Amino acid sequence: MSVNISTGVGTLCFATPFFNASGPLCTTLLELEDLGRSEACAILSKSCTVEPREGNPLPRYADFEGGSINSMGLPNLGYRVYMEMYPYLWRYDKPIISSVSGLSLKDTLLIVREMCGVDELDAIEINLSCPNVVGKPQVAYDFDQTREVLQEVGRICTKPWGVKLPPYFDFVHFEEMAKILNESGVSFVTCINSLGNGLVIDAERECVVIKPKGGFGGVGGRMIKPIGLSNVRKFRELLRSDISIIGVGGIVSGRDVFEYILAGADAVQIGTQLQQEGVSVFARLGRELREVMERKGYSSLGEFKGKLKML
Ligand code: YRO
Repeated sequence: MSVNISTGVGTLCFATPFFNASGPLCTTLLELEDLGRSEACAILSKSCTVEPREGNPLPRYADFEGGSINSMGLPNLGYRVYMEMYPYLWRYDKPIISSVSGLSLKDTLLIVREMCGVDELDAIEINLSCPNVVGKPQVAYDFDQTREVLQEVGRICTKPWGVKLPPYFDFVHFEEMAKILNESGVSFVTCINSLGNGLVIDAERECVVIKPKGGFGGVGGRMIKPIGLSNVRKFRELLRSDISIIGVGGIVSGRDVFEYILAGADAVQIGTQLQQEGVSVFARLGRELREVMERKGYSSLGEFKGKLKML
């Protein structure tokens, strides 16, 4: 039986539903080329700022039984370098997406304006987990800031664009955010970023496991899958049907990908598992997802996308 796992996000066509999350193995040209040669359906570059950043002191990433914790501090080469890389990455014949994370609204708008001039770039993902104003929460946890950022980006962005969201835990927050998104020009929403400010402790050494921020950091990996699934599901219920949803959080197997698509995801991104396994993860997920679909008698993703059953 032939199984078709192609999909689309906005106007972009993807050969498979999985690609990298912004963060792991997508900062240097070498890493982005590895993603190009892999079975990832798109190439997404690490969130960029105006100026290059070294990021936080090491160790700034650690694995634990439930997943990973990080406080990378936005290490990246600066947006100008990524702009120059996209024409080289074009040879891999898959959509190229730029994650943008200006440290202020002004910076974000500057980067978006410049990126829109790069023909080889297909879409922009705005990382709303950035601290735009000191003393205020990250943009995505401040609905007034979010409304302003989306309005301003919408005014100037000439390419398909979307936002990367942190997890929400309260239905009123989902409703507020969905209203803002439905009134904006986003063509996709990516949820979720890591769970903010977790703490992993090594009991033997009686010590934190990462150096920055007293050991606090964003939590990813298997333990966050139920939160990722709930966020995809809730936004699928609340967002306009022409806004695509990219799911991310705790995907390890083809079965996890299947669950995200059932919840309503059009595509998924792989973070912690990509960091741990390397780019061969995408070929494995392809085999496993096809296996699940064959067993269930599905021949395309549309046959079960969003069709989660209630009890
Ligand atoms: O530390 C990071 O570079 C980082 N890690 C994540 O898990 N998610 C992110 O969005 C980022 C970049 C943004 C920020 C956390 C540094 C503000």
